[in-house]
Amino acid sequence: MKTSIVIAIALITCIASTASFAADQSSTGNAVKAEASQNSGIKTFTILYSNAKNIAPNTFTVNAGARVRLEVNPLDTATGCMNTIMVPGLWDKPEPIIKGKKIVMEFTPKRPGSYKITCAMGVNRGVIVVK
Ligand SMILES: [Cu+2]
Repeated sequence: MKTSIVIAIALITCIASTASFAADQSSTGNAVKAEASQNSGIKTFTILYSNAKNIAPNTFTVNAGARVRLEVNPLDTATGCMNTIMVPGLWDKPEPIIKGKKIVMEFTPKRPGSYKITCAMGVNRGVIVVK
């Protein structure tokens, strides 16, 4: 009984975060497209995390079969339901977002498609488009 209440509260928090994320996106129109640096065949993206702006940039385009490296630099420690980051289907291990502790997610996408960048509970915070 108690567990289900805790889960319900966590879900509500998640939904609230999504709503504010969506509002941020539309009000500022700032779906920032990422520039990659190409090093030794690995397409590397440098990403900043802050509690105010979530991840920036948050929209990435990559090629199927090509190695990709995401480097997330947390300026803040994320709290609540958004305290982890993952890319379901490409990076399935939720990584904790801790101020000053760089997160590296390196993978080779195999199938074209749109992959959401999320927290461990699946709340959207960006997208990786695989062509
Ligand atoms: Cu969450």
